[in-house]
Amino acid sequence: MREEIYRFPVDGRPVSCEEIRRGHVNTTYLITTDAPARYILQDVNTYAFPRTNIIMDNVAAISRHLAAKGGEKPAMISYIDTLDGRRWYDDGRGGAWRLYRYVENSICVDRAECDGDFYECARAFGMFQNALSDFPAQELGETIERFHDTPERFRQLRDAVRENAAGRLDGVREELAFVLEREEKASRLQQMRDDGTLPTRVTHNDTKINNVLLSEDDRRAICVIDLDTVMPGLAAYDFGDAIRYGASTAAEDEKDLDKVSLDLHLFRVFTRGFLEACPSLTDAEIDSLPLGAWTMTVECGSRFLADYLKGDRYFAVDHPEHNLDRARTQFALAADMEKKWDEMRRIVAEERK
Ligand code: GN1
Ligand code: MG
Repeated sequence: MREEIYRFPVDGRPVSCEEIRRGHVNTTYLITTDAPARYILQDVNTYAFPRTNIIMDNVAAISRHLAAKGGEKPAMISYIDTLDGRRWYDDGRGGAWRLYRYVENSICVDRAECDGDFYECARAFGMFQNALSDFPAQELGETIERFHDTPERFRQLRDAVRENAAGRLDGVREELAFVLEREEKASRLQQMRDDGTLPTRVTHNDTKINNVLLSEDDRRAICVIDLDTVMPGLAAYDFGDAIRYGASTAAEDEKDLDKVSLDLHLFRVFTRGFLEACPSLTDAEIDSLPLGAWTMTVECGSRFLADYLKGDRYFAVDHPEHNLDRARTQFALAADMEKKWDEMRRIVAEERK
């Protein structure tokens, strides 16, 4: 048993603990008690998230806001405080632990098994953003500084190149050239945030389909999970990251790049769900959605590439080339989006009604 569970109030006595391998960053356990009750215990990766207090403060602030509004679902999961009333348990060894009740009869999918799954994912993130559209975003802290500041990600990539800590630079010249050529376009979204063309709002920032729980019975969205990156951001980040991951025809680490492309049908399905669920989007925000998809894809590729150069410090990997494989799929997907640019824009125009 993970002893950290005893720091939290649970129903019954913990009887089993099983690691769930899903996210790339935190470590997650499913705890079962003899009540019976089930819980999710998470060890926050403090290398990625040194600012645990900010995460939990943000989560508490938006939970209060959503609870005060009532009614509007699906929203988000809620955490359970420790026995001594804290939002997370500091184990004194640099570990930060938190707990939430397992959502029974829910499923979490890595890929949409039908259009409806992806539509529900869009609705969940669209509703989340919409329900928080009147929350003063500037009151939230940045859980990871400049998380989707793409020009900053390019600077980090250049630092990783300069340091070449893992000695892998010679093997990535082609990928590096691809991404660096795109720096100017990849910086536009951030410019539009800086100059106020796009409003800063509360965003989730990690909108992979596996960060939504679906009901096992009817596959409708129940809530969004993985709230560590909830902070001020752009609507285009959430739309874009969901497309990057969920509207790709291949897995994020597919080795055969011929299999990687943007599924325009899924792009439309997501656009429809997101626009329906988030009527508060401005015209400029809606216009920025295709750029968001492309930018999040290039940015994510640059992060995988930088981490590969650093020796896989940030993302969990299953084999030495894993981050490079991931970077390559992202660049292949971005290249395909460039070919499909006009169609992406047309679909957004058709779906905005
Ligand atoms: C990470 O933890 P997970 O797997 O939900 C990452 C995202 C990346 C994603 C790529 C905090 O998400 O930003 O887009 O991997 N989360 C963090 O799969 O860096
Ligand atoms: Mg996740």
